[in-house]
Amino acid sequence: MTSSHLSDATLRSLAEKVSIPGYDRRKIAPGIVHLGVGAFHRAHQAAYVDDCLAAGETDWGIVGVSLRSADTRDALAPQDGLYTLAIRSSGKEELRVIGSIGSLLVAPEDPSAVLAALTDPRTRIVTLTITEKAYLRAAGGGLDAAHADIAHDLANPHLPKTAHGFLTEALARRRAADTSPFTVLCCDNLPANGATLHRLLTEFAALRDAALGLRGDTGIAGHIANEVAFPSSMVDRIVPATTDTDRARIADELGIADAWPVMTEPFRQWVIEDNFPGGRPAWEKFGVTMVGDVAPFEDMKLRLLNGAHSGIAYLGLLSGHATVDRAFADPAIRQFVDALWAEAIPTLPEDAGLDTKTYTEELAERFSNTALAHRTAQIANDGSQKLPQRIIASALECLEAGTEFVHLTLVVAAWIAACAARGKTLPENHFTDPLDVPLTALLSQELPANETVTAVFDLAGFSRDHAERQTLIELVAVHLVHLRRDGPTLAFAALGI
Ligand code: CS2
Repeated sequence: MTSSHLSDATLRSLAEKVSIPGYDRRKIAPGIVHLGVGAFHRAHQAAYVDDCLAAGETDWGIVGVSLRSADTRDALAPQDGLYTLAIRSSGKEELRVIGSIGSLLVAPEDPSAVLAALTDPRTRIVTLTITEKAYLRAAGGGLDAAHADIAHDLANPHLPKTAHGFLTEALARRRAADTSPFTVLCCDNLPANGATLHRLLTEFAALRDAALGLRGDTGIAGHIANEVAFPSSMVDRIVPATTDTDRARIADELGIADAWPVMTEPFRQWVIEDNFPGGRPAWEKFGVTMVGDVAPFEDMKLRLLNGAHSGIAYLGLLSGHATVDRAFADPAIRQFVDALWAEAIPTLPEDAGLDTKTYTEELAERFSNTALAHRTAQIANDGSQKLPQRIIASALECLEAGTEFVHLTLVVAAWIAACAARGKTLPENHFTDPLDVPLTALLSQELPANETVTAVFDLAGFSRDHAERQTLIELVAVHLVHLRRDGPTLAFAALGI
């Protein structure tokens, strides 16, 4: 047991062992409010901002906000927001203490404090990593206006729960106070993430205006639609969940306790559309790519990295592999992923200068990182929210182009089979999904494969209204028949693997 813990007071004592913030944290002003201060944010954006602060850009400290649980604040507040980032590759670990998060708030405990941070004129950027499901999208892509949390936020505009409620109330207050709006930077794995959030927030604001009896200029929807910037961004860094073994190892290395260190890989990438009317850190000096259009990068990442990740996760789970590196070392899965990439690559724009060969070579190396122990069950969460942009978009584009494909659809079938395996060959809550209640009820009926896939597509809104929907369903069902009969072995054999 170590007697003291990481904090501003103990930081200097670590200087010889690990890299620590080389700047005076008391001189940092908050310029960014981040919603969703989980492990991904702390391994990615907070590390880039730490670099900016170290280079003297002292106006861009981060206020970290959790929209749900108090866990992160409880762990990090006693540590003055400090935590260790462990950058791990097979056989090597580099520790770095990150100092960019100056304070932490928990929205359900104190929504007013969150609104105060969002309306602070020093806040010029609001960033988000709240996960796909927290955007509350309906099957057609617009806002799920029937969601209970949306109803709550419309009825209680001053005490919101959702990101939509907080952002809209804060933007309304800023406008009333003549403070310029902040830029909203979405950092979640959604397609066209900035434009998607812009649409959702405008829809939410229109409902809110209507509920408050406001119209036109008195309402906030027009302001959000026309005067707030929503650049899109592509974020990338693999961040497995921290385990107690990691905590113990880091404490040993530091000689003091860190309640929540974050594990990650050496690779990191951030591509951002350069549209920040209120200013931004000079991110480009620290390896961030600032571009006019992020779409090609975003599609490449979602379809090649995340698409393969979902395939590895579901087929890995069905084949008994607990981590990505072990699943990827399985020759059948490895061959499957190569074939999946070969199907997805032609759906990417040819004229955007993407180097898919180098990209997939790097991905193969990243997926093989044995030091990460990235759990397949972690990636398996929320498949209904992830598969549309990772797999279904590519499959529909192949169908439209008349290109043959057989591997993309196996990922969807494997998701359905893995969901059905919970409580049987997999532990009951091995992974979760927002659709779990209706999905589990549906899968327990064990309907014929075609009916099952049709019902799942209806439930999840996959390829809704698309002309090729029926073809896609049939292609998924063929794989599901194989998976049901004899697991991945037969499904792979049918693909010649
Ligand atoms: C993963 C991602 O959990 C998942 O669904 O595919 O979190 C992935 O690790 C990141 O997007 C990598 O940047």
